[in-house]
Amino acid sequence: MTDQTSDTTPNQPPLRPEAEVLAEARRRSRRSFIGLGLAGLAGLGGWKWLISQPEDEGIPRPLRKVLDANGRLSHAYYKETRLAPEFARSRARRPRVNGRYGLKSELDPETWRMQVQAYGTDKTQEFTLADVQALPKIEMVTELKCIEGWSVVVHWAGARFSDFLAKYPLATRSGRPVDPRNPPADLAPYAGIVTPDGKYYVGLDMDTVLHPQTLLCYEMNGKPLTPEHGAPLRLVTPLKYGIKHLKRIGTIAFADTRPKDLWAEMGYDWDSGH
Ligand SMILES: Nc1nc2c(c(=O)[nH]1)N[C@H]1C(S)=C(S)[C@@H](COP(=O)(O)O)O[C@H]1N2
Ligand SMILES: [Mo]
Repeated sequence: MTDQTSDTTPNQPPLRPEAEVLAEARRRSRRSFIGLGLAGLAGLGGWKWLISQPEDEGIPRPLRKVLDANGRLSHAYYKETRLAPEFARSRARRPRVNGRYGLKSELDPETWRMQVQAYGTDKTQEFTLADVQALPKIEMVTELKCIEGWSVVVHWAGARFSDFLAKYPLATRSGRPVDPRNPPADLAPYAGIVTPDGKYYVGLDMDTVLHPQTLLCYEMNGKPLTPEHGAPLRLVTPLKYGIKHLKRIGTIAFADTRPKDLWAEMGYDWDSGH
């Protein structure tokens, strides 16, 4: 694409309230899990066997197991604890430059700073690229999927957002650091990320922020990011569509409600997971 227009021209079906769509998707997936479980049991010996089994919380134990597995699966899915698939490095390609919102002005990497607003305060802390690079370097080869319908396997490197928040405790009201396996109760529910000029912005829920594959990314395919791919620092979060992979991070702020999100304002699903 040549400029920022191609993402704005899809034929979108009429929008329904997001909560309604989500609730329906959940109902549907739960029903099909239960259906599969019953079909499997019928194959194993049928309903008679099933109802002769000891009960667990009021229903036959084998069925309870299916329901529990179903619950675990859908919980895992909705809590975003699943991992995006990873690929061999040999499959990595350079993605097209897609979207230049917020990238129009010159940027001097020497004077660039990432500004992070501590949750619940108006205090902002500044970080250099070296601060981010001092965190453990994570490399991963994942698929960048654009809502336009293309996807490219990319080799990314950067720091985990969660490692950043474990070292710099900015996402809790108490100022405690964040252990992503045991997130504190006073953790902010959302983070908003904005380019330095304020022209591109995304909102992320905290499960996405703390996901092990969500990176503050500074390298693409073994080289420092180029300006058009988001130098010096961009977001990579492979369970979400490309629209959430904000290039050229300027500020991060934590919030109680969904932060503004450019593509959600234009009619896309706020979560934009796939
Ligand atoms: N600042 C900024 N970040 C952005 C965009 C943009 O327009 N501006 N476009 C997004 C979209 S729609 C996609 S698909 C990816 C593409 O990343 P790439 O240009 O590195 O391939 O960047 C995302 N991040
Ligand atoms: Mo995109």
